Amino acid sequence: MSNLLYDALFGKHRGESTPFLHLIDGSVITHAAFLDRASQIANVLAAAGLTPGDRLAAQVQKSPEALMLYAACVQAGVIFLPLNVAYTTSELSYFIENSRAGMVVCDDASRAQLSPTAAALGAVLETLNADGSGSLTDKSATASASFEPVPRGADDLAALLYTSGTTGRSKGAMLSQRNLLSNAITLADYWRFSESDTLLHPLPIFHTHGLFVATNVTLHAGGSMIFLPKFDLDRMVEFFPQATSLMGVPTFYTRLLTDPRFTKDLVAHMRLFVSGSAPLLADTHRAFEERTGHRILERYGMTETNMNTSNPYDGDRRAGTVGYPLPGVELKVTDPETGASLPDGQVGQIEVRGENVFQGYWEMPEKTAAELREDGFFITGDLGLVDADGYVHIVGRNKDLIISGGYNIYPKEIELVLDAQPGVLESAVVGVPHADFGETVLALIVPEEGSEPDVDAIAAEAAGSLARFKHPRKILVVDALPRNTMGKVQKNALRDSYRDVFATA
Ligand code: MCA
Ligand code: AMP
Repeated sequence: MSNLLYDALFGKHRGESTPFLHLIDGSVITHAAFLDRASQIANVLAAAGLTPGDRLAAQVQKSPEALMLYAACVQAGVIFLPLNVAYTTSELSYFIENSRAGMVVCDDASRAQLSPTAAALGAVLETLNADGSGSLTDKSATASASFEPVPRGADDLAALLYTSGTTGRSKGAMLSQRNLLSNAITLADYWRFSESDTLLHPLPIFHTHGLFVATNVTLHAGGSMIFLPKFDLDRMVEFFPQATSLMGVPTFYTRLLTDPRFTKDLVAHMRLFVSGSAPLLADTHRAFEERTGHRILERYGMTETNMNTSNPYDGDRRAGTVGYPLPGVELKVTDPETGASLPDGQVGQIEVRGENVFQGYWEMPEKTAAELREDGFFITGDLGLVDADGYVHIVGRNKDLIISGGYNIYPKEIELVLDAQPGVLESAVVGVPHADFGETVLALIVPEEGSEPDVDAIAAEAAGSLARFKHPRKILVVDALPRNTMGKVQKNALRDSYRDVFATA
């Protein structure tokens, strides 16, 4: 048996002297060099006792070595669990414990804080820093550059990506080799990626967008990536002339439009701009076309499903829509109460089925059963419709979720922290419009009778346990929260009342 994902994405490039990663210092890592170094890391994983199906949790800065670690896991049959670099130690401990990771990789600065968690699980702790140094690199430097890929089939898990839940507990989405590979093949073809493509890559590599969509598509097509450490306008302007394509979240596009250096001439060499992870405003779509002559191609996906829909490459890329279901993806709009399919034009919950749809939530059968139907349809929690021309429109969410700059934030997680603070009777967290991040976090707290909560102290407390991107950008004290007759807090009413709080932000 072969290793399906490794062979299709990585193995086929073995020995190729063509560029894979262009780095900001001007150096290039070829496919051959990348794979040799990944194999050295795979040898370190195996020597540490990791066996196929074990989990490796990595909270590491974006670097070529971090991507090699992903390749090494695929090659060794180890389930890769990438984690947002913004997560605090208390957030991380949950993921490491819940997945029972066999190895934890973090940077040297986090080592001391994560040691107890790793030790309690018997997990091996290695380090990998932003500059590529660390114990993992030291050990791999002397390891063999040959490693026989561990046999893995279509249904074997390749990755475990945690997505927060409406109850405040994160769920590990189990992604199989087939899930990842089928989507990479579909997207590379749909978006016409080839070995002549150079993808400008400023996305983080701990989420589906930067890790699977960007990297797997490029690998499948045999192209290369300009690997930026993060989104940075100066770097974007510097590297656009060498790139052919970009994948980004809407914040990338609104930020680019604020920069006078971002001109039609600068992107004359580009063939494709893709947007996703959050809604792209129709205004941004139009302003972008006016500035560059390019129509951004918007697509729609989820951690649990990879990509579901996309605007067409050749046809009309319609602003405010996410295009058609991708080949191999079935999409229907259903009544949230009954689950019955709704006719085109009617708003309901979006459900999808296909080889892209995940295998369920890690050790959470009830949550899996609640969202993944027995017939294979996954209930996305997004509300939308299919128009007369077959284009899918996302009009809202049936889940309490904020998307800030492409990062998902579940209000419940923040409310649990706020509710526990002295003088707080209850709280409600909502997403409100924000010019840069699309949406941002607003917290409303109701004081206990007779007390005056210390808002600064509460903000500091939240800052200690939650990643920076989840911090409320404003905390307001209110007398009461609006409730419906069932006693449920009316978040829509709050979003309406406070929609202009960051109007000038
Ligand atoms: C950084 N900060 C944020 C965010 N990012 N706060 C809220 N929301 C964010 N997204 C904090 C920083 O820590 C900093 O805090 C302050 O905000 C401003 O920093 P800034 O330098 O402007 O931030 P940045 O480093 O430029 O980051 C903004 C960003 C970044 C470039 C938009 O968040 C980003 O790369 N987002 C992409 C997320 C992504 O890849 N999503 C895909 C998920 P302070 O003020 O304290 O310094 S996968 C997915 O959703 C599905 C599958 C899909 O469809 O793709
Ligand atoms: P995540 O759980 O991080 O994978 O985020 C998935 C969610 O992002 C989806 O359920 C949607 O709510 C949202 N999303 C992704 N792409 C788009 C898009 N193009 N337009 C609107 N929402 C999107």
